[in-house]
Amino acid sequence: MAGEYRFSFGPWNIHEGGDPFGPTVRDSISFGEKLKLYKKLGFDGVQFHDDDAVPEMNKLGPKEIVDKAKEVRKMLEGEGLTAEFVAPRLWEDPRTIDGGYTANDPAARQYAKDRSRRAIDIAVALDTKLIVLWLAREGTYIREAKDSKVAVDRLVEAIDDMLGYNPDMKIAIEPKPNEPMDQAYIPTTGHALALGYLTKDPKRVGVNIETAHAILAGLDPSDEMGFALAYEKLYTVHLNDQNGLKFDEDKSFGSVNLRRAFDQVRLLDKYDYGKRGEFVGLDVKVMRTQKQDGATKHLSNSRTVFLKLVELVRSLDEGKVEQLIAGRDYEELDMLIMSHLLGK
Ligand code: 3MF
Ligand code: MG
Repeated sequence: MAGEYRFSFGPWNIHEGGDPFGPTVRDSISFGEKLKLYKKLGFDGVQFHDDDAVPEMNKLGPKEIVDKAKEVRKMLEGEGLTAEFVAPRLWEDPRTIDGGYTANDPAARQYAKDRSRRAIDIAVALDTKLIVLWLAREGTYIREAKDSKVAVDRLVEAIDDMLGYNPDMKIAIEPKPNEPMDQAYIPTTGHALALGYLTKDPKRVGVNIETAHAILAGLDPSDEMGFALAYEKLYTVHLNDQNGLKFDEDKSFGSVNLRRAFDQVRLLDKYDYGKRGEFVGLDVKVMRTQKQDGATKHLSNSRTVFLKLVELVRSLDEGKVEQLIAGRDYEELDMLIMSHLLGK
């Protein structure tokens, strides 16, 4: 079963534990050392921010960026790893304080478009055809700061620029309702897919659904995934977990609500997720309290939980489920699922 699914995570998922209220608590691990951990932990795919692959890329010209990215591709090949996607990091530069694509300053918008083209160059060099857009600062703290209709026009313009720049690239928008902004313009799967249909090539615009982001929007992650699957738009996932409406916690998959994780796995497995080349992507953070040595357990544990849930999903008595649905006995169905999760 492990061989049926390929798993991925980003190098940011192994981190030093700094948070907005306190300093780092663990030593840094270099990118090269992180790459060596992937296979050991059971992972085949690497998710990238553009500058995870090419640090300080704003100081380099387009050709130098591509050359550096090609070196990273060699490193990946050396470890037997594949790049899953590249995401332009548009939320740290001083020019994107007011947003990238939706900034009020035209120079800032141009920077965001140029940087996105460089991210596409990196994706080509790393041999992936997937760009992820987490629209971190494309929103407002106060509604009057931007025009929400114009913001959507600008997002379309920016995505069109990327689609035009490379006709092979697909774009997975990663919706999130808030954080860092008070209100994001693309908070849900429905918004992301609708945005895709305003672009010049909707066939190449889909979503990356993150469990925690759906929960933060008050939605059920498996239902969001079902919505995207109905449109054949679930390009990738960021599985994790979230304990209610608070900061984005990126907890280990299934660690808060095992049944909610079961429902996600059940849907993905039922609709052959992964068979079209998709990775089971994680976006998980280890607890700040974790010591240096065990600071990758959140990754291997999330993967293990996913695989155990695949087993559980496949051993569910689907005949019984259908029978209970036909009889509209959802109380008994509820008990069937709970008993199954309890192992009896
Ligand atoms: C933010 C996120 C990010 C994105 C990543 C890729 C740190 O809430 O989930 O992970 O997934 O930047 O775009
Ligand atoms: Mg994410």
